[in-house]
Amino acid sequence: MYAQMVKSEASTDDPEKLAAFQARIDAGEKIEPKDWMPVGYRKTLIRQIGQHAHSEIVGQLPEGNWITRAPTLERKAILLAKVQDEAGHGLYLYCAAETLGVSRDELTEMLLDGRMKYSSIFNYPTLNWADMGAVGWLVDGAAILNQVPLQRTSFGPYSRAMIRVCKEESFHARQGFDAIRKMAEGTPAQKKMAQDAVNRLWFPALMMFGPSDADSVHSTQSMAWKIKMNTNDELRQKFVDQTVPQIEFLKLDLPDPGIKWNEERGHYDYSDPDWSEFFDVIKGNGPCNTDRLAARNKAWKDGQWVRDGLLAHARKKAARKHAAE
Ligand code: BYC
Repeated sequence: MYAQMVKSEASTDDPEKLAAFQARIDAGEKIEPKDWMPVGYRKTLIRQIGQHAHSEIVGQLPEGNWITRAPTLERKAILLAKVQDEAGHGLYLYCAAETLGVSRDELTEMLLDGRMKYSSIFNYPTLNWADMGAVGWLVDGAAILNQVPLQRTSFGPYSRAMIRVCKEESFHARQGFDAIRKMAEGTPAQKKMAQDAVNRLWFPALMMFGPSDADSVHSTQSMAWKIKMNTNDELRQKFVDQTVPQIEFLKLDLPDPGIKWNEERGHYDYSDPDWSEFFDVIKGNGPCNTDRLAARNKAWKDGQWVRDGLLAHARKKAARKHAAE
């Protein structure tokens, strides 16, 4: 259906319509699902919103793994609420993508057979409780920096979904910082765990913003269409500038010897992540890619009877209504 839809619309991309569309974007208007839009705009949104939705759903796995091992009842309740929020984010985003003419089933199938990506960060393992703090603080912290500008993105349903998502992400980042602070101020062994978590997750967190601007394939067009509001490097720099003082506040060592305040630029300098590792991870070769996709495949297969049951119920209801008419 998605492929057919894109094909059937290809002929409508005439220059006049394109110019009028761009003028609406430039004037800051929101584009709504029934409005005319270029084929590329629709495809880019389906790709980005779909990948964003998949990231929220796959993102439950590394944290869900720690719900039964949380150190206190309070931490367990907080983590449970956070993981449930991520499921909700996935659902708002799938709904936003569905308004573009692609079904949730199609999106899921594209994730499961490797045609669609999800955020690279979730292909790294969470090894101990300090990782739960570091994920909330660094990963959700990075997600917020990316998502706050997306509240102003040009596609109405995406921008509206982002408003609620951002409110919840703020709680996620704060609970993460609180958990890592407790570890950093704890026993020497706890402090060591906090340091180890920051050291391991720092570069994967930087990679969340995507490749450097020079290697970003989609940024120029996506920014012209206001699907993206900032470049990858702009947001990465913002993350570094925001996070370094927090690491110092926690009295932890900086995870990168290249971090240094640059008076002239008014920003912190930092080392690039290993981009060959990033490209390898998004190709499917990260430490946890196989496990994550196996878990999603199992959930999809195990849920088949629920989908079948719901469909049979809907069909029966429709048949009864038809017979009564
Ligand atoms: N991981 O041209 P570029 C979260 C791909 S999680 C994997 O710069 P674009 C959360 C990119 O797709 C955060 N792939 O791409 C959940 C493209 O490949 P394709 C999720 C990546 O799209 C639970 C290629 O690299 N947030 O919120 O302009 C718990 C070239 O890149 C990544 C979003 O998805 C990556 N990190 O920019 C806690 C936000 N980076 O598709 C937190 C919305 C790049 O051509 N998305 N690629 O095969 C975006 O803002 C943009 O899509 C990105 C990438 C900045 C991520």
